Amino acid sequence: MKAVKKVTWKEELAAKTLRIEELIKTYLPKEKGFQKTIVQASNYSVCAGGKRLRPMLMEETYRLFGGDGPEIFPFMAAIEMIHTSSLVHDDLPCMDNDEYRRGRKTTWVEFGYDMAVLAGDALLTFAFETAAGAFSDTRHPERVGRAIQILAGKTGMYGMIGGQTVDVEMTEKPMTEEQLDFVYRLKTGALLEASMMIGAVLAGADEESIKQTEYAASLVGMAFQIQDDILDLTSTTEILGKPVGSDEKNQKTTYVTLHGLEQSRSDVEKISRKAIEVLKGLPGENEFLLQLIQMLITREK
Ligand code: GRG
Repeated sequence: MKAVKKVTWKEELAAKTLRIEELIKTYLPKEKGFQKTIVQASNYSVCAGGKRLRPMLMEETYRLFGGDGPEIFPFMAAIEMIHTSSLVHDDLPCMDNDEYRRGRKTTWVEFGYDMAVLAGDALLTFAFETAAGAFSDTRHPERVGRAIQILAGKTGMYGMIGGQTVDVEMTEKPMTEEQLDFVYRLKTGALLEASMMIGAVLAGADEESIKQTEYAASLVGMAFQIQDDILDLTSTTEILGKPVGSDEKNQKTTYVTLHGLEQSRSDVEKISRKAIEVLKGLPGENEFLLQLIQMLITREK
């Protein structure tokens, strides 16, 4: 009998990332028409790569609750479009003024400031057009409607954009623990909450499970952003695909400036462990999802 080679966790992660990559491409707009430049700028940003963590968390949460329909796919593409639109705007000269992202020139450097603003706007809007496509391929239109509401709420002024507002206002100013917590929960946490909640909602999870999923995702968001701060200080441009030392350059208060490196590292571990514990308490099992969250503690980019 032939020995069956066991697939490692890293190989499984790589295969899933590639599959998501291919899926997202099928939802991208066609580069034609008089407005072609904006489509090219949008596609340039989305196709630059990235870990595809948000669509992956969404799909894995959907599977955890037994979801098996096609309505998850447009939402997976939509969340990555929204995330990418936020990166495009975050890199602009009026925000972090960064020239590299995901291993290539940022959208504003490649296409100009004006086109990068429009590309961010276009991607954000196209994400909702894409997500709404799920209505035509689902047995649960009411779940799709609720998922769109979550997507909008977690992106907007009470979500990611609200967090970014305080982040920008407080640049070059000291932030209190409470303000920093607000910024991290919204700027970074809200989209991760949307990702996992949408997975749960589309799969038909009960209300208590949706609430617990939101809580677990908020912990993931916090751990993820603290790790992002740590990497900004300790990693290299080659590994991250974006400049290191960006927070210091922009004189930003971060978790690391408030708590130091050692405490930050141990808090990432503690918060991620708590997220895993909450997820383990939910009905259903998904070992890959737990490993994915575990990976955030040791991630290098
Ligand atoms: C246009 C929708 C829109 C929003 C503008 C600029 C802005 C408001 C929000 C910025 C939010 C932001 C960039 C938060 C940081 C979150 C974060 C840690 C991003 C890095 O995510 P990774 O590591 O990146 O998943 P990859 O490249 O792997 O996808």
